[in-house]
Parts: sequence; structure tokens; C-alpha cells
Amino acid sequence: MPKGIIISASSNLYQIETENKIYNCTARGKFKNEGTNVLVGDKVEITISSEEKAEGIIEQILPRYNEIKRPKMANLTCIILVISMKMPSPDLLLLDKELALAKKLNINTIICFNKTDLAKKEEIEKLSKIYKDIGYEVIETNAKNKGEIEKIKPFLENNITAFAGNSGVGKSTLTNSIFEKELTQEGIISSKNKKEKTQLQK
Ligand SMILES: Nc1nc2c(ncn2[C@@H]2O[C@H](COP(=O)(O)OP(=O)(O)O)[C@@H](O)[C@H]2O)c(=O)[nH]1
Ligand SMILES: [Mg+2]
Repeated sequence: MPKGIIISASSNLYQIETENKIYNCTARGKFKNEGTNVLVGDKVEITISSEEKAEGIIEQILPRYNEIKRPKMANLTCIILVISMKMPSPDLLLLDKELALAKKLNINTIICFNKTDLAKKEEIEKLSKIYKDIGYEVIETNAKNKGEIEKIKPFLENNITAFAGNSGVGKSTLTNSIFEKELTQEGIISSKNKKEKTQLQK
């Protein structure tokens, strides 16, 4: 039976990436009956109902390495925690909480200080040093500068990776330039009231 990874889920439709092709699949009713959530990141076995239309059915979910609730995902092996240096200012409590959770789930964590163009070099170095000194991999990026995305790419290879971090820190900007196309919408941070909130562009 062909094996693949669920790369997207929307209601009861799943995209499964197999070695050579992406199939649009539904899931067998048994999963719902058993109360099993079918998650992005799940490794699955499928039967192909139409090769021509690239359609199939998920038959089996293979054992999970781990599972997280928010966002609902399975088999994460890497998290890139994005912290912005300014607008919004660094949320170190959130960072520490996420580092602890990732450790518990056995997920490798990379800390990415973004918006380095908005901060002083010394500020960035001071923060970076704290986390480097306790053994974390730290990268510093200006997501607006497309070349810097190369710093992140090596961590994406052979991993199932999630980008995490507060709204407005630059996750969409980073992911869009990694894939060199618009996958997600970039938000606009309201600078009028500096409330650090993100508004989606319509
Ligand atoms: N100056 C600067 N702005 C950035 C950088 N990264 C993202 N932004 C801007 O910050 C805003 C929020 O970014 P977005 O990617 O939507 O954040 P998300 O909510 O984490 O997905 C957008 O207006 C981006 O253009 C950066 O490195 N430097
Ligand atoms: Mg976003």
C-alpha cells in the first residue's frame, strides 16, 4: 500500500504527499468512529481510488512520534521559535514556555530572532548569548531580506517543522520567502497605537 505524509487538512479532505505524487484523500469512517483525529504530519497508508485524478483513501495511520494540540499536528521533529526584536518586543516568557514544551515532546528547537534590522546589534547579541550559552541553536534574521532565509533552510531538511511565535513576529514573511511564493498572508502591525496587534490584509 502506498505510504505518505499528510501535508494539509481541511474538514474531511487531506493532501497526502507520497514519494512521487500528491493525492487528495478522504479518511475511512473508522477513524471518526474510534475518535482518532487524523492530523497534519501523520504518516499514513492509502489506497488509490483514481490515479488519474490523484485521489485516494486513508486506510491506516502509522505510529506517531508525538502529537501537539495547538496547532493540531503529529510527528513534529523541529520547531522554529520566532521572536521579533521590535514590534512586537521579545516575549521571553513565551519563548521559555515553548522551549520547555518542546523539550518535553522531544522536538529539536531553533530560536530565530527576527527583525534584526529594527534593533541594535548589542541588544541582539545580548539575547542570543543567553540562549546560545545554554545550548540552543540561535539564528538572527531580517525576514525582509530574502537572502537571509538561507540561514533557516538547513534546519528544514529531513524534518517536519513548525514555525511558532506571537502574532506579527514574521512567521508568514519567513515562510513565504522560503517557498518563494505566497503561502500565507502577511499581517500589518498597527503602528498607529503600537498595540502590537496583527491585522490581516484583505
Ligand atoms: N522590519 C522588518 N519587518 C518585518 C520583518 N519580518 C516581518 N516583518 C513585517 O512584520 C509584519 C508582520 O509579519 P508577518 O510575517 O505577517 O508575521 P506573523 O504574524 O508572525 O505571520 C509584516 O508587516 C512584515 O512585513 C523583519 O525582519 N523586519
Ligand atoms: Mg502569519
